[in-house]
Parts: sequence; structure tokens; C-alpha cells
Amino acid sequence: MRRPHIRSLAVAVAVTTAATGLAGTAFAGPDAGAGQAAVAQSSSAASVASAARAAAFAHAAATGVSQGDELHATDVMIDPEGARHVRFTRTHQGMAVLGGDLVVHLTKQLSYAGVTRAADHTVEPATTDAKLSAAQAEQKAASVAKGDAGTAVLVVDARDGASALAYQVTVADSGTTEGGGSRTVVVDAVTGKVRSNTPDSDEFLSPELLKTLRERGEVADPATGVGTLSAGLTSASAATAASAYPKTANGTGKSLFVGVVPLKTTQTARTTFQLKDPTRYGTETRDARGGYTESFSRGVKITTKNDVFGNGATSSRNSAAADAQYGITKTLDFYKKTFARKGIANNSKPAKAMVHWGEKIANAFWDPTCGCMLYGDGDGDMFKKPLVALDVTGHELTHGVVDATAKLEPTRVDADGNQYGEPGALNESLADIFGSNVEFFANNAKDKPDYLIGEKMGLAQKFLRRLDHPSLDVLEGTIDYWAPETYDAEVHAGSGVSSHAYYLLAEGSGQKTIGGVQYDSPTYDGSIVKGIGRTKATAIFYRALTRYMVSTTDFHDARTATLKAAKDLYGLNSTEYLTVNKAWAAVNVTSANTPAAHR
Ligand SMILES: [Ca+2]
Ligand SMILES: [Ca+2]
Ligand SMILES: [Zn+2]
Repeated sequence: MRRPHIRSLAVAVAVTTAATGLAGTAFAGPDAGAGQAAVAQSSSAASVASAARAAAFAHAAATGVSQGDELHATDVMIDPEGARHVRFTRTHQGMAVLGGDLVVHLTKQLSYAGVTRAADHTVEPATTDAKLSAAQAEQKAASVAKGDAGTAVLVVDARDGASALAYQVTVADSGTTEGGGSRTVVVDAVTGKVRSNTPDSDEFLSPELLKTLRERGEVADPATGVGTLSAGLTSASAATAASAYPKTANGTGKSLFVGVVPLKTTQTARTTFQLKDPTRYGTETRDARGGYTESFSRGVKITTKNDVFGNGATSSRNSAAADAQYGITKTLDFYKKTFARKGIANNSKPAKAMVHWGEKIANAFWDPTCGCMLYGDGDGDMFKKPLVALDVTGHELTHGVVDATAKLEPTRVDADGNQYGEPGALNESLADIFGSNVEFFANNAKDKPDYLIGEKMGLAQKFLRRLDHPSLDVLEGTIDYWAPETYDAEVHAGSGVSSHAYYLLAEGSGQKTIGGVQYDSPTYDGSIVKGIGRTKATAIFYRALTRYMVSTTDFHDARTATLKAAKDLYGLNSTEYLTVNKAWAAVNVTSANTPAAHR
């Protein structure tokens, strides 16, 4: 997950004009002459990016950029109100800088208005002479991650308040990762010490949680099996060439969790329909058939003769595929209709998924390398059903959105793959917040919207996490309030801080019944918080994520980021702005208790 991978230096500049994040008020381009508008936008995006780059160097004392740094724009955001924001990754003397990301804020007139930066220090490694050879670094990485090391690349590791010369190595088929996924290992090029060792895909359930569930003998949901290979999986050879095909068709999904749902599919021949949505960039679900491939092209295309996918039970392999495809397209629609975000990375590319991934895998993953969701079938013991519930998909795909924006990183990962630290916890929290929003957006009668995560998993506590009162979760020990030791909390446990703040901002404190679910949200200071509604709260958090968060944003930084977002959207000292402040105070995140190192 969220690995500190090196972005290509020739990053295409993505333009975001739909900025307010408010449904109905998003800045929409003119319908006519869209092509011309796109050209005008991209040239203005390029000029905004170069103005921001120049401003970053002109204000080096504030932005921390230095001689030898090069800034590469990855996102240009043009707000309807006038502000411009450019997100940059950085290289130093040609080497990618881990933790070197920053967002430069400009006024409408393109003058410098401030910065949000991941590193507080100037990026300047003491030496650029590696003591280790690339081969030695590869060997070290292969041994700690127990897999096949790729080529070691020299980088500057600017995380953790230092600037160290290091090698970054991707290790495939890691024996330390569930299902043998890849890991990114960063090895100090001078001392040989392993600086980080991070799984590349995000697991929905952490190793520690799975251990807890097994220890408790937790058995979720009745046994249903994984289904047999059916005639539903046909080979591509059946398709006949006809100029009328492929074309968009209106198919039906008979899912496990969301009932019978309409799905846009691709008709490839008179009686061949593929689970691929041409109206959503070609978003597609395939069947991994129990394999561990992270290559989508090796997944088996899912086709039927009658455009019906699944039978509502696991006896059809395509039922889980229907859930996956439904969840993914609803997630895409949520981001598009709410924030005009075009696809997970806002680049109009498809989201992809593979179901029946691996054997007896009790987990679901977002794999950024593949750009895919990978869904296990459950271990047949604790989890009997594939992990394809709507909020699991919304959660995991939001990690993809975070990966494409603030790219929040855990501050450390232990040998088992458990992750720690506030930026990672904030990432988990945003995944839960927007994952819940996907449910509210889909408004599916079989999976009613709620502020619970994983309520369809069949756990004894009836949910995995919840936003109103996070500590009701006894499995991961999610916390309600910030404390100094939260800086090193396990990321799912720590996620409660900002999830709770979000819930209070949206719905307020105290007892409430929403969609038949009872909530009772407490506050640290005993204050009563009156919510501003989910739509506004979500707009504030999305704007904060895309404009004012970077890879190292912690909870106090998140408070500042959401205050800035609320000020942009609703004005300084507006009710919304003041409620953001109250909501954070109610989870014990205040200006006064900001840790000294982060002031
Ligand atoms: Ca639900
Ligand atoms: Ca839910
Ligand atoms: Zn997650």
C-alpha cells in the first residue's frame, strides 16, 4: 500500500477544475466546445504549474526547496473561487526524494499564497556517495522482504526529519506479505540499515486484527462456499467479429450483498456479454480463479450469454464479481458526481478488480501497482464469504484516491506488516469516511447507508469500525480521542481520532438514529457539537485531502487542513469553520496541544 514509490519524472499534469467539492456547486466546464475548453485548461494548468514552481524557489525559506531540487507537478487544482494549488513531487540532484512532496498555494493572480510541505527540513543528504553497491542493497532488500528484488534505485529519504542517501528496491513475491504481494524496501546507502519495508498493497484487515479474530475464534457469516467454475466463464474464442460490437449493454448483477443491481456491460457478440463498463472508462472485474497474480491481464474475463452475472449466492462465481463491479462503479460515481473526480487517479482511467483472488484469503486489497482491487474469498473458516461488501470497496478505492493525492504514509511498519503512525491512521480514517459516503451515495436497500464499516462481515460486534464512537470496537481497539502516544498508534486503531471528528462535524454529538441505526457520539471535553451535515463535512474533508494534506500530515495538521478547507468553502468564522474547530477539540486535537515538533 501507499508505498513511497518513485513517480515517473515525466508526470502528466492532471487538471482539477471542479473544486468546491460541493454537490451541485462543482465548477463544471461548458458542455459545448469541451475539446477547446480542455486545451485552454491544460495550457493554463501548465502556466499555473510553472508559476507555482517559480514561487516555490522564490520563497525557499518557507517552502524548503533548495539548490539541486527539481519540482514535478502531479496535480494542478484551480478553484472556482480563485485559488490555485499545485502538488509537486521532488527530485534532488536527479534522485527522487521520499517525503519531499509539497503543495504550493497561489492566488488567482498566481502570486504565492503559502505552502503545505511534507518535510520540515531542507533536503540535503550529507553525502551523495553510496557506500553500498546497488547489488548489496538488492540482496539486503531480498533477504528482509523474502522475495525477488528488482533494481535498486538511489533516492533521498527525507522522511523522519533527516535526509539520507538510500536505495529503493521493489521486492516481488514477498514471503512476508499475505498472498505474496510486493514490498518496497528502502535501504540506507551509507549504513546498510533498512529504513523502511512497506507492503505495496493495502490490506483491508491488518495482520494483527486477523490474529485477534482467530484467537477469539470469531466465525463470521454462515458457510456458503466459493462456487464452482461455471459455464459463465467462457473463452474469448466464442466471440465473432462483427462491426456492431463491442457495444454498451444493460446487464444485471445478482450479488451477494446488494441484491439484484443494474450493471452497464460490454456486448462483444450477439450472445456474449462481458463484465466491463464502457460508460465508466472500461472499468472491469475479472476472475483470478484462485491465482495470486497482480497482473490484471492474467485475470480471466467474465462473460455470460444472457448479460446476467451471478445468482445471489456463492454457488455462482459471478455473484461476488457482481458485488465488486457494483461497488467499484458506485465508488467512481460518488467521486465523479460529488467532486467531479474522473476515476480514482482523476485521469479517466478504469478501476479494475479481480475476485476469487488467491486461495482462502480472508482479505481484500488495493494494489496500486496493478491499479486493481483484489478480493479474497474468505478463509472458509472465519470469513465464509468473499470480502466484496460495498464499504470495503469504498474504503479500499479511497486508498487509491489518497495514493493519487496526499499519499499519506505510515511512519513505520513492523515485521508482520502492521503499520503505525498518524499519517497512516489518517489514511485509514479517510478510507472509512469516504467508504461510508459511498454507501450513502449508493443508497442500496440491501446495504443501507451507515457510519459503520464492515457491518456486512458478520462479526460478533456487528461492525468492524464505526465513526460515531470508535472505541466501541474491541477488535482493533480503535480510539475515540487523540493523546500524545497516538503518534505511534496502529493505523486502524488510530483512525478513530479523525473519523470521530468527521462524524461530529457531520452529525454532531449525542444520540441520534439515522437510517435505522442508533448512534451516540461522545466528546472529550463534554461539549455539545451540532453537526453541519454530511454533504458539507465531506466537502471539507475532500478539499483538505486534495489541497492541504501531504504524505506526512498528522492529526494536528489535518485539523489545520480542514480549517483551511472550511475557510475556502464557507468563510473564516462561518458556522462551518467554527464547527470544524469544535469537532477537533471534541476529539482532543487543539491548537494548544499541538506537539512541539509539529508547531
Ligand atoms: Ca450499510
Ligand atoms: Ca457501512
Ligand atoms: Zn485501509
